[in-house]
Parts: sequence; structure tokens; C-alpha cells
Amino acid sequence: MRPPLHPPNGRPYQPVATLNGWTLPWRMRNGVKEFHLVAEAVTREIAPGMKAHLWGYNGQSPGPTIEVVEGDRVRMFVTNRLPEPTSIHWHGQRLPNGMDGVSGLTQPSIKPGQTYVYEFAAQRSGTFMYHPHADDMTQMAMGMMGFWVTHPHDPHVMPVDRDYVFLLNAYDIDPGSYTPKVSTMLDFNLWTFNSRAYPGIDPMVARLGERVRIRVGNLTMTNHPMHLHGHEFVVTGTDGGWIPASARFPEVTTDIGVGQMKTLEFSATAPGDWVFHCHKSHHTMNAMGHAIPNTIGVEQRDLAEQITALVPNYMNMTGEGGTMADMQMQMPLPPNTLPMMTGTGPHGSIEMGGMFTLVKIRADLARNDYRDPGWSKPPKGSVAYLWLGEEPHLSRDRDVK
Ligand SMILES: [Cu+2]
Repeated sequence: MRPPLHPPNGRPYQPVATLNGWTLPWRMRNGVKEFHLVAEAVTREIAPGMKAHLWGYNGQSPGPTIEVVEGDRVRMFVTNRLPEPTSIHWHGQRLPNGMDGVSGLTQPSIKPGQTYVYEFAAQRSGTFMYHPHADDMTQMAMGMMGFWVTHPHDPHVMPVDRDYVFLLNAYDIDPGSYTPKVSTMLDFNLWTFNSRAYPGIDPMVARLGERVRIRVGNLTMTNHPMHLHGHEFVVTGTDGGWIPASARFPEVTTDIGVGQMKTLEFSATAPGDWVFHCHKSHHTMNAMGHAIPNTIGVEQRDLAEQITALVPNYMNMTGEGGTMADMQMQMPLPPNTLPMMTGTGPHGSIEMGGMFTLVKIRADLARNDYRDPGWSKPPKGSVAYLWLGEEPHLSRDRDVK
């Protein structure tokens, strides 16, 4: 993750931090902000140990974040270096119909080698995305998407100290291979933030007491209930605009539907390493074996070896004989494959993958420091501890009269 890009020209604004990503620089020409997006094949590390061959923009999937200010005149040069036609739709923007980027409807598709120009004024502040509207299913399954933030004209409107942005995306990449399957409809096996899976996702850091905003867009094919530990947040905006303060309510989980964006805000009131994740438990795992019989209660150590002989790449769910992490240790993975559940914390295996990261809140963090501060060191006496006395036997079902 690169630190936020402070605007070198144009109207001032408080820049965003793109999770495992960066903001696209621009050129100011006669008062117009000019950007250049290049649609091209890219290699993205999903997490250490696994790379994917994707399509994206300017060397990365998702493409770089675009940041402008309400009222800015924007000119987007879009060059197609893919092997097939494309276009860009500017999701959520008010713009002239002919700039909407729907291939065949509002413009001819951009053929390989061609460059098209989109030009419009950023009319309202808020949270937006961009993605192709040409061969949509293939191009989004390959990772073509990006984030767009239009900052308020007045930088003192709804100020925050940290403003994180990322897209939810999903891939179907067979263990041992590199290229997503593009005809998959629902059964994706890699659930990612900005095309990264835990533990490959950077933490979102904040100084104790800071106001934090997290903007999330969903370009997967299913909904994601996003959950924050230890803090309540309010949803302050959608891709349709800011929500009036009188209509906001506190939550700790908010569902983000397909094609939606939500903006969450909270005050970082408690120091520590707090989880922020999708609450669908199979979305906090990496590529796994589905459609297997229930193995709870079954001795698995021998079973795993026998099934693996019949079904290559089989991975079992937890049964008798150890934790998921133990099981994985016994089964060699094909090359370029992430363990299903992974990540190691200060107390052992976290047993998580996929759409999972940490919000790290520290009292001693500098205001503009975005580096990972390492693991939290909680005060003595504030951590769950091992009980060495007698089991208390306070009450059980059979005791209830
Ligand atoms: Cu999810």
C-alpha cells in the first residue's frame, strides 16, 4: 500500500489510502485533469506463495484509484492493450449519456490497440468505481475494475483522519494454476480485497482517537456482510451519495450487495488489532474442496491420504484429530496454491484467508504513518487466560428444571 497521494495541483483535498494499491497521478492541462488508463494483462500476487494472471489497468488489478474534486473537469485517455475489445463504465457518475461507456450502446467498443477519450465534469462528491461494459463477465472475472473518489469541493466537509478504499473481488483459479476461469457464475474459490487474500492484505492502521472511513465496493457475484470487531460504525454513504446524518444508524455488520458501494465511518476508540472481515465464513478461506461428505467426528488422518489418492487437491474440513492448520501440514499443496486457512498471529495460527484483514489502532502512531506497527501488546490482565482451577460447573441443560 502506498501512502496517500497529496494533490500537487488543483483544489486541495484529504487523499485516500488504497489498500494494497495506489492513486493514479494526473496531468493538469488548461484546467482539465488528464488521466491515462491502460487496459492490459497483469500479474498480481494474491498473497505470498500465489500469483494470478489477470487483466487490469496500468500494471495492476484492480487498476489505480482515481481521485478528483467535485467540479473538476476530467479527461480520461483509455488505451486497450488486451486481446479483445473493451470499454469503461464510470459506475455511479452523473455524466453525458455518450460518456457512460456501454459498448455498442453509447460508443463503439475500444478495439485492441485503440485509445478512446472520455470527458466529463465530476458533478457530485462521493464513492464510485470503474469497470468495463464490454464482455462484462469475462473482463470482471479477470480483474478489470478500479476505485474512484470524488472529494467534496470544500475539504472541511465530513473530515476524517484516515480514508481507506478497496474493492471486493473474487476469482476461480484451480489449485496449481494461474488464470481465472471466466465462465464461473457463483462458485468462486478466492475471495479478495483488491485482488489480495489474507494474509496478503495490508492492515488498516489508525492512531487512537482518529476518525476512520472505509469505503468498500462490491464487484463480485454475491453479497458480503462486512463486520468490524470492537467498534460500532455508521454507514455514511452509498454509491448514490452521502446519507443524511438523521438517517444513519449504528451497526457492526453491514451487507454490501452486488454492484454496491458503502462508506463506513467510526472513531478508533480502542487500541489493539481488530478484525475487519466478510462474515460469510467460506469467504474467509482460500481455494478449498467443496461437495464432500460431512466429516465432523471422523478420524481424518488416514482418510485424508486415501481421498487425496483419488481426488487430487482434496482438502478436508475439520474433523477428529487436530485443527485445520494441523491437517494442512500433512497435505502437500500444488505449486502456486494458497493454504485454505492461514495467517499466523502472536498466539498461533489465525486459520483465516480470503476477505479478512486487521484494523490496527495504536496510541503512539504518527498522524500520517501508514506502516504496519506489528502486533498489539495489550496491557497485562486484559487478555483471555488459561484457567487452572476446578471446572466451575455453574449450570448445564440437565440442571434446568
Ligand atoms: Cu463475503
